[in-house]
This record gives sequence, structure tokens and C-alpha cells, in this order.
Amino acid sequence: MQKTYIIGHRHPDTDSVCAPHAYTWLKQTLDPEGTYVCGVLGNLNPQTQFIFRHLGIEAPALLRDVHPKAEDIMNTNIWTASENEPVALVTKLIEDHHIRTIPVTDTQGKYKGLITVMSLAQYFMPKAYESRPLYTLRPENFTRVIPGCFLKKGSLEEIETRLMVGAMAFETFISRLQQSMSDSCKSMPLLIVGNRPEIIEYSLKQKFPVLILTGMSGADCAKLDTSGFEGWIYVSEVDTAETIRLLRTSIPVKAITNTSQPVLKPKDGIAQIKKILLKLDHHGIAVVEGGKLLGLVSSSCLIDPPRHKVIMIDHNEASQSVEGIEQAEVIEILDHHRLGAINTQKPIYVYARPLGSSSTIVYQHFKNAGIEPPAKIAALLLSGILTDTIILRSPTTTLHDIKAAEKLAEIANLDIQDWGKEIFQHAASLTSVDPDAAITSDFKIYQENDFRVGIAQMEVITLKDLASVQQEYLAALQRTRAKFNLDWAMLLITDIIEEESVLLTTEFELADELIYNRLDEYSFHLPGVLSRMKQLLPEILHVLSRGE
Ligand SMILES: [Mn+2]
Repeated sequence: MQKTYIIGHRHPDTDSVCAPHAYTWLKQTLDPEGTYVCGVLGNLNPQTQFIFRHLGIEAPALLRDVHPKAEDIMNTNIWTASENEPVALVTKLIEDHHIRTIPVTDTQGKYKGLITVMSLAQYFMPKAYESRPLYTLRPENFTRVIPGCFLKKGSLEEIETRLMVGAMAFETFISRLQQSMSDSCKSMPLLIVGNRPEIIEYSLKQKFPVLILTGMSGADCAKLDTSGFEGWIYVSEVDTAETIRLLRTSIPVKAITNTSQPVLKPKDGIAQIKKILLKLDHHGIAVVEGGKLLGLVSSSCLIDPPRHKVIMIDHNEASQSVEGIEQAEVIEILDHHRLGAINTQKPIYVYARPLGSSSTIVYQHFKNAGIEPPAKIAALLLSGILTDTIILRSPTTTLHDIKAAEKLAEIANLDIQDWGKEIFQHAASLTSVDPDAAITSDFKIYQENDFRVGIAQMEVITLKDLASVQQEYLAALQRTRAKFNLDWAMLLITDIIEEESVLLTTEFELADELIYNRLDEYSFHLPGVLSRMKQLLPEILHVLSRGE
């Protein structure tokens, strides 16, 4: 079943988790046959964690990448063989269906190994230089391969033995048998014998594991006294040469199953699969989980691997999206940020509006579909709006955000101001969090005019404690700049009560061009600035454009 992943951006903020989660619910409701999976691209910040916990909703799972995996490309419509079945069945499958690799399972259905054209060739190819081979035989398989029937059944289910034909004078037979017994193998061989009463009479008193009689009529068989014989007696309807040929194809498949080949796990990626396929002398690898065979990957599976479908929410740039997005098929974009959209191969649905939050955009899709979100989904959307618009106070706030928030608050039975304050109380404070984690928890990278810049944002309820931790935050910012290979890294710390921000920055020559007042070498004061997107980013892009 092909999945559609619905995702927010890397370093997810609350809007980037709540909006995709709610949209996933809407898509699944509108299309019950489809499979829609909400994924987040990083750890949830304490505020988002609080919201999901408080509402009793399971948070979306972490999505590491959207590269195709073994489970996405494997063939599941495959032929298998059970370990005790005769090899003849496998050769027939290979012939009839033009396949080269057949997985083998044990009697409980657990994966055991593979039979390939190569392993069959090795078995059937005559090896003139080898001594008389030992065969693993299961007499119960004889009736499936050699025309005939049992005259007597023995007790051993499986026998490892050599083959011998008794087509000679009795004395010669005895001497050859003794000769063979004195060789390395001491056990009695399986004996194939035609209508030679003297040899048969003698053999019925010996401990042969299996006697196969050829050229015998029903009346001939009826005369035999088999009472003292403990092994199996099979009466073949075909001549000795044909009996031997068919006997070799009756061996159980496990006798020639290759059990040492590597297997794949369902989540193994294509790079790993290619590496293994290159090393193998055949063209199939089993995909196995917990002993259970799930499918088979062959080199042809790699020619045109299926692309995962992705819906991007709260972002539209590849640099902010999931690993592997270039190999995926983006089918929709819902966003309220500047457009730096990725290229697509087909026309897609894009809904971009300069609104305060992606949650407002998702709410509009509920409205257009004529579906009212359930209370918990409404609470999530409201939370996304209130965090992105700083309780509807950020200059990014539009009338659409206010209307959506009012309607959602009504459905969720929440008070906008009370719920907003409660959410922001769970936002990080400057002294309570690790500066590195605080920076990467809401961090966006922009590529502009050959510059790579990163801007983190953190909302706090006071800036009073900044002085005591500023050095640590600046050091963390330096580390972040190095880690993401940036020219310039910044952290916008926003006091949502006083409605002002401080911008911490790494050393960068164009920083002098910023219109803001410097507080010191590494920080600026931004009164009235609440929005990274609408207020700070345009100024940063403006400054970068002078660096040409
Ligand atoms: Mn947003």
C-alpha cells in the first residue's frame, strides 16, 4: 500500500506539528482507502509536547527520510517452496514462471534460505572427479516424483545415503556390496533392483534403508515375503534409468538451500540493497522480519523504484524538508512562508497564503470540505495558530487567523487567552534549557545570494535573565553555524509579554548593515519585533542582497 507522508519542517515548532497532524486526519477522513501518515522531522519542543500530552493525543512519529526502502520495492507476489518438498517442484516453478530465485521456508513457514538457478545447476551438474555422492532422501517424496507405490513403509523419515543398482549376477552383487561397505561409508546404500529374485530375496533379509524395485508386476510383488524387512520398499513403474533420474529430483529442497545468503530488513535503504546485490552471484535477496518472509528484492526492483508521496506543510523549500525529498513525489504544498518551492515533475496543488499560521490554512481546508474538526483536532489547530501568532498579537496575524481561532476555540471549548498563556508557560525559558537544543528546536536555514544563513527563534516570557546566559547562547550559535556550514547564524529571542526581541548573531560583516540598534558586538535590540518571517527575515534578505 503506497503511503502519503504529511510533514512539517525540520526543527519543528508547534504549528509545524499541529497543522500536519490535523491535515492528516482530514485527508484520511476524505479518503478512507488511502494511507496517510503524519511525520515530524525532529524532536518536539517542550511546548508541543505539553499540548499533545494535555490533549491526550499521541504525537506523530519521527520520520528520518523518505528514501524508498526494501519494503517499498520488494516483490510480494512470489513463489516459495517448503523445505521438505521435492526439488522437482522447484525446477518446475523455475521453468514455468521464468524465475531465478525461490525462497525456502520451514514447515512452520519461517524463512530458511534461497534456492537459485545456480544452486540447482551445482546439484545436477555431474562431478566426475568426486567420489560416490551422498543423497538426502525423504521416501515420502517418491510418490510425488516417481510413478509407483509403496509396498512397505519404513520408520525413518529422512535418510542420507548412497545409491546402488543391483543389475548383475548374484555373486558379483554380493562382492560389490561388500566392496562398497568396506569403503569410507559404512552404512548400507539405497538399492535399486530389477526383477532379480535372488538379489531381492537376499536384500529383504538385510538392513537396506530403502529398496526400489523396477520391472516388477503386481503378481511378482505379491510373492515377496517382506515381513523381516525394516526399511522402505517402493515399486517403481518406470525402468531403472528413469527411476534414478527421478529419484535425484525427489530430494527435499532444504538439501540444496543456500542458508548463508544475507537477508534484508524491511527498512533497509536502496544504497544498502545495491551493495549486497553487487556482491551476490544471483539476483534476489529475501526481505525478512522476525523470521517471517515478507518479499524478495531483485535487481529489476531497483530500475524504477516507487516514489513516496509527500505533502509539505508549513514549508516549501527542500532545505527545510525531509531527507530524500528530491526522490519523493511532492503532491501538495500548504504554507504561509515565502515561496522558494522545490521543483516538481508534475503539476501539483499549492495553497500558499500570507496568513499567521499553517494551522489557519488547514482550518480553511476543513471549512472548504464542509467538515468540522473534532474537539481535539480543533484544539491542536488553535494551538498552532496561537503559537505562530503569539496569541494573535504578532503583526503576521490576519483577520482569517482571528476568525479561525475564535471558531476553533468554540469547538474545542477553550478560551483563547487562557489557553494561549498556558501554552506559552510551557515554552522554554532562557535559563531552563540547553542553548544548543533551544537553537535547533526552531531553526530555519535560508539560502540567499550565495549565502547560507540560519535563524533560530525562541519565545520567552522575560528577557531579564539574558545577560547571565548570553555568552553560552553565543557559543552555541557558533557551534550551530559550524555544524550546518553557515555563513551567518542568528537567534531571535522574543519576549512575548513586552513584545520585543533581542537578536544574537555570529560575526558577519553585513551585520553592520542591519537597521537595528546594537546592544553590543553580538546583539541587537528589536522593539516591536515578534515575527521572524514577516519582520526579521525581510530585513536579513535585504542586507544579504547588498553583499553581491
Ligand atoms: Mn508556521
